[in-house]
Amino acid sequence: MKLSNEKLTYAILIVIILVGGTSVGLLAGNVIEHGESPTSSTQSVYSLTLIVQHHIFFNSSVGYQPAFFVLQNGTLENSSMIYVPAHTLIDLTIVCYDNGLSPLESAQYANVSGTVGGIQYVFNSTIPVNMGLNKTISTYFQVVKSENASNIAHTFTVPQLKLNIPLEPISTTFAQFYANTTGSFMWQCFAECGSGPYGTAGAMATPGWMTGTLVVY
Ligand SMILES: [Cu+2]
Repeated sequence: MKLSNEKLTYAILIVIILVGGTSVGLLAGNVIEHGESPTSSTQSVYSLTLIVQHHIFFNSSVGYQPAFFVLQNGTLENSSMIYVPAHTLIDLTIVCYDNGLSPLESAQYANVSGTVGGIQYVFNSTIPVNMGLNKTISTYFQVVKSENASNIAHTFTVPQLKLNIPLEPISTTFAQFYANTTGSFMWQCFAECGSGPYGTAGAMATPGWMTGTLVVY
């Protein structure tokens, strides 16, 4: 059978849609932002969702401080110990509800590092309602290799893994990474969001708030 040009076009379109499957929505977003797709695969993926909340009572002398939490089964868990499997693609989503800015301890922490492609996806200036971020949603996002150092609320940083995720105020950030070494590694925020004259006390010096241990098992 000989297909007309029009029919052939439709046939090709249908094949593209069938092959493209669920990534079509994301590709639509990428076209807008000239981005790259997150690694899509059939391999096992581990999802880690962190929530940054602010204005949490710390103690009577310091007052209120921001903190990281681990979202697990719909519950906010203490972030002093965060567990991820080794040699596994980690889908990391961080929802930052903190609207405040904090100065970085060093400009290097504005750069994304240690992630797949050296990038992160930022859904900014939106109310971060995308809990359990659905990667097929076609919504507005930016592909980011570094943030503006003056527009950062916190960072999620694991120096020994060279992982650095700078977080904008009121944002949802998605990145993928592998932890290929088992062991316990310090995680730390490197934006001076704590108490004291340099903002490095209080939450910044307290496990479960702005620092803790990443356990790679
Ligand atoms: Cu912080």
